[in-house]
Amino acid sequence: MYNMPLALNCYKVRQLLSLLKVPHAKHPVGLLTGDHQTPDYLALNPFGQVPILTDGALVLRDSQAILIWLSRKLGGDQWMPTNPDDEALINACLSAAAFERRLGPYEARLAKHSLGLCINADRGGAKRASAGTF
Ligand SMILES: N[C@@H](CCC(=O)N[C@@H](CS)C(=O)NCC(=O)O)C(=O)O
Repeated sequence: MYNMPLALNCYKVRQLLSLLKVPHAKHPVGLLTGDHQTPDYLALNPFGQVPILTDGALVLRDSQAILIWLSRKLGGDQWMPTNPDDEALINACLSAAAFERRLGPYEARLAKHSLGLCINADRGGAKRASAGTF
């Protein structure tokens, strides 16, 4: 797992890896030192973000995708139900964690501690747009 300890999206993945007792290696990614902007890292994730989880040739680069994949693969129906009603509730929780909760308490904490880990106002949309082709 490509990890930054203070990053919310990495925390979510670390929690589930731990709950499911999945052995894994952590590769530290220094967001404040630009590790995530190197050509090698951008080849893995064109968005230049953590977390990334790899499993053989599989490269997963979104915390929600990773949580669903881990749950489906290792957690069975208990963690990722196949019943559409229950699945929708899980997806709503994941979506809220990615948007409303992140924009609320999490961003407030980052702003308070002056950590620009998940917000980079200077970067603008061009780079994101160019990375959005996959
Ligand atoms: N949709 C992605 C978002 C990942 C994300 O925002 N990661 C932040 C850390 S929490 C990051 O890598 N920020 C560095 C940057 O965007 O430059 C996910 O859920 O994994």
